[in-house]
Amino acid sequence: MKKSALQIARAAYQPKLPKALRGAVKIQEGAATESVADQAEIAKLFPNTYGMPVLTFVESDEKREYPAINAGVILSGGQAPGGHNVIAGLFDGLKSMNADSKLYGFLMGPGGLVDHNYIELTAEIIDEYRNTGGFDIIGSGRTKLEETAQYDKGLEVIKKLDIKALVIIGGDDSNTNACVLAEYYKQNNSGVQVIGCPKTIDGDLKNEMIETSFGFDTACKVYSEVIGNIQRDCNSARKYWHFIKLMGRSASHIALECALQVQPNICLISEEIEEKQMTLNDVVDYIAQTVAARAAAGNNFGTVLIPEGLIEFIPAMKKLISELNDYLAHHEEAFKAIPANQQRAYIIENLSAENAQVYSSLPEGVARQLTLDRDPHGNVQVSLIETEKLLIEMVAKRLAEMKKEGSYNGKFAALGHFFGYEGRCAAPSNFDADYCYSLGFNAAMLIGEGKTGYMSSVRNLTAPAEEWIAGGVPVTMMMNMERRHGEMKPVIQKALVRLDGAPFKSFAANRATWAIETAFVYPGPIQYFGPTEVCDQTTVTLALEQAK
Ligand code: FBP
Repeated sequence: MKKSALQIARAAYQPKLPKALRGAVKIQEGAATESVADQAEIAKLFPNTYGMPVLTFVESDEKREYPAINAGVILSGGQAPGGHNVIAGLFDGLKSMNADSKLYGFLMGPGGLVDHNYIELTAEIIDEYRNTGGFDIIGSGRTKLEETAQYDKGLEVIKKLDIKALVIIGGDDSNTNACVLAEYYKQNNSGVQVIGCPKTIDGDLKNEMIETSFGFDTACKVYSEVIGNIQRDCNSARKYWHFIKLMGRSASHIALECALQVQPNICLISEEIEEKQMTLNDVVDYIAQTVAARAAAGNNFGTVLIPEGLIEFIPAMKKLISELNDYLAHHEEAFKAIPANQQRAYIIENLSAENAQVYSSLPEGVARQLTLDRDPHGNVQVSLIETEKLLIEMVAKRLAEMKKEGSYNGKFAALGHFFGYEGRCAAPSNFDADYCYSLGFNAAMLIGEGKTGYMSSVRNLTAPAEEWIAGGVPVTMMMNMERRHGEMKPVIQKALVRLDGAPFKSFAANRATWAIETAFVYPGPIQYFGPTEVCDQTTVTLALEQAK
């Protein structure tokens, strides 16, 4: 594989580990834990993995002997920068315990386990991928592991390869499934441990014990660089409004983090829109008023950041999507059999009157996008909904009305962008390179301790890496019951933007100024080599959340 000069230099980077993982380790157990909500139901569904203690690794003077362990690893869901380093850390951790340990990678996501597609990950393969972006070492997929037939099929290959532990690197849904799998294998005494790792650029898999999911840092830095470049262009040409949709699924963490980094004129936060019960027209009015205020000062340009999940948080749309989800989950076949040009009418006929009215008011394109296939976890694929275009169209209309009323007298030329895939496979920042390597190495230590149903956890992340705290958090601790595919299911609670949290508060305190003044910041590209204040900063979100 031909490599760039940067890739060659980057391959030699040695990720930093927490002090506790640099030599022999011993484990400290905390008190018994409870799930975040619905304790009785979750305890009943996970009799073997509920209530386990939080674990912390500390340095030890005693070097332990470990048997050789065969482990398997799976990458699940969307790509996130640093996945290769999790695997490298896991590999190095297993080898540090016993040089005869082996690591197998299941190919193209959880489906690889069920279909028995795997490779042995050798030192040569791992070395090719250290500190690189992407998931191409073994590929990823969105197959949902949720049926006992799949677990049993997986067990066949696990037994054949003499695998003692599986590491599943995924987001909230994949880690939920990892926990169900851990419970199943424990219940059946199959002797297979399952450990999860918190992955997702969306930043919505976090709690007290999981300070951030990996990939969020790098992805936000990449988007902020590009938004900064657009802002510089925008401030030079002074003729466009840029409407920029940012990935992140339901949560607005990515949009908020980018706003804190680049200081745009407007950033919509879905969670606030829901809290304030704003309608789509309210959102459009808010943008149009800002455009008009800037125009009055002669500034017919600006930037608007839009979280990709926005549409799901506008109360009327949320109700509509929820009914559509239930309806399509139960009538998928019938819906697909309807000719494309009659699907809109079919949906309108089958929805409740209130939702049918909202649905019929939507532009054709957005209405169609709302009925596209759900992902395997039952989520609307929000990345396919062109909210930026919808908003441009509606704001232009509103401004035309304002012009007639005499409250606006500017020029509105708008361009839409969507940033998501541009950042998911970027070469991990130093933070993600170190964090991911530590998560993988730590997962190996949890395996060495015989643990199952745990998520690899590395905390105290705003301190230098050597002071990071490594250990394990029981996955059941993060769970609650939620409605999925029309049924109540145990799932890891999604972390949405908290309006009482420091990152949102900091944004809210500044946004009025950023709206009117041109206070753009241009962060520039991620730096891998150079002074620590340039290369080793965490996200602003993490810094604000952890500030004592
Ligand atoms: P995960 O939750 O799997 O990490 O997904 C991240 C994500 O990038 C979302 O931000 C986005 O909505 C989705 O994946 C896009 O999915 P796909 O890769 O299937 O197009």
